[in-house]
Amino acid sequence: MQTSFSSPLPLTQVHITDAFWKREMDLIRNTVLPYQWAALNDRVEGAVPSWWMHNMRAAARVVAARKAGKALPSRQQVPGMVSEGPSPDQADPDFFYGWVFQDSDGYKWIEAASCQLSVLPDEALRSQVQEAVDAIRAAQEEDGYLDTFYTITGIENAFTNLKDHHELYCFGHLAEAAVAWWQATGNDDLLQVTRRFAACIARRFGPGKERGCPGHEIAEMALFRLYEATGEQEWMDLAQFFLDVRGTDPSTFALEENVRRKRSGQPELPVTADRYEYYQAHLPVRQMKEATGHAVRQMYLCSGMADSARLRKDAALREACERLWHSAVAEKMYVTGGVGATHVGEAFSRPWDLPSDTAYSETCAAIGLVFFARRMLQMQAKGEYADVMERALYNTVLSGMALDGKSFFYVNPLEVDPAACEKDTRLSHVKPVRQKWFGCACCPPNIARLLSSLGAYLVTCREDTICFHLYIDSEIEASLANSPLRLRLSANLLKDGKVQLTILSGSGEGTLAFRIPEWSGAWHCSAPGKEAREEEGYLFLRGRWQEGDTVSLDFSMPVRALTGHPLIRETAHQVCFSRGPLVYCAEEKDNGPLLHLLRALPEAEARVEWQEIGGVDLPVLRMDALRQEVTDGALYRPLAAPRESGVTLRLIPYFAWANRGKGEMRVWLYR
Ligand code: FUB
Ligand code: ZN
Repeated sequence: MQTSFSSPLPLTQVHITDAFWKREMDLIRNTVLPYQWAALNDRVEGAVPSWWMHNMRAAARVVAARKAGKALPSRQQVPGMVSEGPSPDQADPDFFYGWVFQDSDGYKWIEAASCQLSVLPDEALRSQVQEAVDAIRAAQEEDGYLDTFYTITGIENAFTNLKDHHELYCFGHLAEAAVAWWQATGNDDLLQVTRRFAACIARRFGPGKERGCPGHEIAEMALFRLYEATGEQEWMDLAQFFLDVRGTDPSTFALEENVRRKRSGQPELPVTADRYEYYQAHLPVRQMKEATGHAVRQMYLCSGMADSARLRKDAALREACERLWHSAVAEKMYVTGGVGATHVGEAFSRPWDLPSDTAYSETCAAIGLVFFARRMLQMQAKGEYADVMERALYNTVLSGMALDGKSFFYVNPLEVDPAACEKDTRLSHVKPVRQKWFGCACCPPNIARLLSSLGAYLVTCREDTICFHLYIDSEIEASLANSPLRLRLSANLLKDGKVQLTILSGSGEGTLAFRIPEWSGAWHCSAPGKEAREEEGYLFLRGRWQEGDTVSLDFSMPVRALTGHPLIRETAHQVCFSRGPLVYCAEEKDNGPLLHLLRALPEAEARVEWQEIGGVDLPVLRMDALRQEVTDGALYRPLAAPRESGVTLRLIPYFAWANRGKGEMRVWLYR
């Protein structure tokens, strides 16, 4: 087992210049962040209110009153799990509105904004973040506790429902935001808030104290991040405590539920952990084998487990990560890199159950898969991890946001018929057009924070090795065995698979490792004078590197006709097309309605052309295909060869669907 692990570079050292990705990042900065700031302040007309600033201000009034020994403002009588509430101008200023985890939306936004600020100063954005941070500081209780839901609806209930009430989830997002804000600006105000909340949590939970763990994971990976950023051991210990308590008997979720049940005279539950599979709390983490339950939670747990395995060199935990990885990506992942097939609980289904039309495939779950993959890559440069990371990123993550950055998908289906979505309640979770905002708005700011931190996913480094995972045009400052190097990574994967690495300045002895993408056919590398070795999907080039050295890689990028594993019922006798990292789909706009009548001819030659979609030039595919004619007659009829006519099949990148109005869409086509 590899003993030294790699780390991503700070965002300040990866300058993304890629034609496609720079546009996405600029879009986040110029459109998405201002839009989301307006949403967090309930200023987007026609959008579901966020209540973020509202709740912070309401909580701040409670905290101020408590400190001053004054009467508390009126509170919501019954704390509801969800309350979209009235329109913001008719809201009671002292009530809590929205989901219990509403605080996290603003924390994600702060993280995204901070990542942007770390690469480009922007006074207006900085002062908005400062306004958000000040609002958070004012909402923090004197003992460090911070969660507007409980501050407003009854602080006496804090930490009594870790299973469903997300305080530790909100804490995790707060910690992620605080580290990003501090790293971007040197301002530690939010970090201080986080330390105080973390200390409040650690006073209550830990070895020899109360047992407990998050119902929705993220605190684990956030605490490891806090530890890595500050070197403060107590946060690593707290993260590890949460991981170790998880799935052990007696179940802390059952125990806390029994307290509530006892109070209301209900019979108590058995306290064994095995019933908490949905929360990934059914087994001790080192024994886990299958990705189960709520998909975002599972991915965030895996990310925390991988952090722990790396930082604490825990072999058993690493093996569990590998088993969960296999289960999630080799048996339960869509071709688009989406995970979590069923809308029932936004969850993983059984292996091979990957329906296209009822798919859930939440944007956040694909983001979680990207987090998990990067962490696995830090332990081992293995092509499969980066392939999946790229698949999720270029397809489901991107699909989560419109090309103009103004609307979002939460659910990312692989087949859509708008008429069915509107009339069939089994499809009520599937939206044929992106939404401006959501009552549960977890995905939009999550996309913003991932894309704003894209630089952390391209490269990881350890002492004498720099590994290139994603080929995204950029300038990179790294070091090889302590010698600084400035590197130019030239690539344009939307166009072709040509990649070039040039040493712009510096010199050093060591290894540069390049991923050999799973999608490439034949490939060729030119790296004069370097010793080459291929292992686990990476090409390792060792030698002395100096200014002017280049590595040229040419990955052929054929259009590939893909089929699903025979055990996936949904993809039987169907084909989908991909090229490079992109999975393609057919839209009604280009192919007419009734896409199920199209018959793809997998052997037909595919032409790559460029088409403007939503203001962006994108590579599209054209190929000959057949379309069955609709003939009148009986619902069922004697089998006969269908009447078919030749058509040109027009496919666009999956992520770009639903940018030209409402219509049918299909990834998998009959063949
Ligand atoms: O529960 C918090 C977030 O809201 C989850 O991550 C999403 O799946 C959505 O349920
Ligand atoms: Zn989400």
